[in-house]
Amino acid sequence: MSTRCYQTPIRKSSVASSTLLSPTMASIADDRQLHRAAEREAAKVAPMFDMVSDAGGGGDDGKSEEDGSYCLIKGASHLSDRGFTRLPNRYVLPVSERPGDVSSRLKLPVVDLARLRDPCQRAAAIGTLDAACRDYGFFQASTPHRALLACICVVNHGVEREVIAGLLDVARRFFELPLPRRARYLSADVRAPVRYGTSFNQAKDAVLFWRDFLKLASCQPLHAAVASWPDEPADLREVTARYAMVNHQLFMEIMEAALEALGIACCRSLLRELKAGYSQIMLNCYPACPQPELTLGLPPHSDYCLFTLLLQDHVEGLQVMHQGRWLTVDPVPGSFVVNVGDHLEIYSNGRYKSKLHRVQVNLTRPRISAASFHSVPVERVIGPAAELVDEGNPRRYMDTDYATFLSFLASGEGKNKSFLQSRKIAC
Ligand SMILES: O=C(O)CCC(=O)C(=O)O
Repeated sequence: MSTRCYQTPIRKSSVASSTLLSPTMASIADDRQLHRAAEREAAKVAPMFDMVSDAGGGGDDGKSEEDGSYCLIKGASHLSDRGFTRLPNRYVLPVSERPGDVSSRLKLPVVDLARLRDPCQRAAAIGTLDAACRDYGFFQASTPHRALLACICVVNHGVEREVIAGLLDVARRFFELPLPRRARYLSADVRAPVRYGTSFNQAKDAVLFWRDFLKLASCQPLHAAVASWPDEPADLREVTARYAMVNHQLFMEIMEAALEALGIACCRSLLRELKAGYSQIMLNCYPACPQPELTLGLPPHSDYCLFTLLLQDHVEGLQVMHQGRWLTVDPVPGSFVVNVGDHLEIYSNGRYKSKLHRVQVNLTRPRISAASFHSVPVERVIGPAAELVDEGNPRRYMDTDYATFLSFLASGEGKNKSFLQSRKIAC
């Protein structure tokens, strides 16, 4: 996996070309337009973020009134920075939805990409992937340093290591920017390709979740998407674009293996479509939380995609529902956690299961993660693969598309596996 193409100019349009590293006047003009649009958007949603008041109050006794209510919707980082020692009421979950005591841990099955790339070991590695997708819906793409190394030793593995560590670092620096600079990208619109926000779906959540996020659509061609990403920290676009490329290549490789495991003979056309498919990077920040036992960073949900590739720092927090119990995933720094999304459950006609997962927060350690969601192009309808439907195994899901999902999400649903449930055909 080479990053070399980022050193060569990328055509922006037939009249103006630019590199990601040195924008031309044309891209600067584009940026100004985008900034103006972002500012207009921020102005529209600012009242929602600034003025929402928490009827129950909930700040520290020693803090000002503003701290207790007025700034609640400014997000978790803002509250954490202000040193609250009690959780504002708007974040307090009903008892039945609180994290509870999750002491059991989960060591995810490991899919070793080096074995996947070795013709002598590929079949066995595909067997492991198949079993992991059926039983867990989650697996660990093993030792990505080693895995990526196997690919990039020809190129420059030092750069690739930098790419992975660099993404978590630039994400951390983005969330450390003063709020007004992050707020340029505020949007309550789930369809916005670039969106800074808080909670799960802050426009609809009755109880807020202890997470801030930056969503970046990273569809191909990447350079078109990158121009709309935040321009600070100054290296965010470059670092994230490099990461997005490597990540997408890794997804393609895992997807090809999954199609092989599913026995999809004619997968070439789907793989071609996926090359230009929909991708989105979600940078998540879960600040230290004054009362983590009362809230969650993210509620139980499944992902709307084929596969999610998750990069997390060394702080644990991800929990997976397995055999009716929540289990905490041991973070393996630098590795990818891969999980089956709703699209793959539908496409595999239920053979692979998208898994419920959630995020628990903690008292002392902020956590950063980057989830990359990959799927078919947005306009493409997805349904069960013909090869996986027969008399003995009838079609279990209706076709669906991205627009339907977004409408569902905008309406306020989307937690648990509610969207997937809505696509199920009663057998
Ligand atoms: O932060 C994590 O570990 C999980 C993130 C996630 O589930 C999401 O962004 O949908």
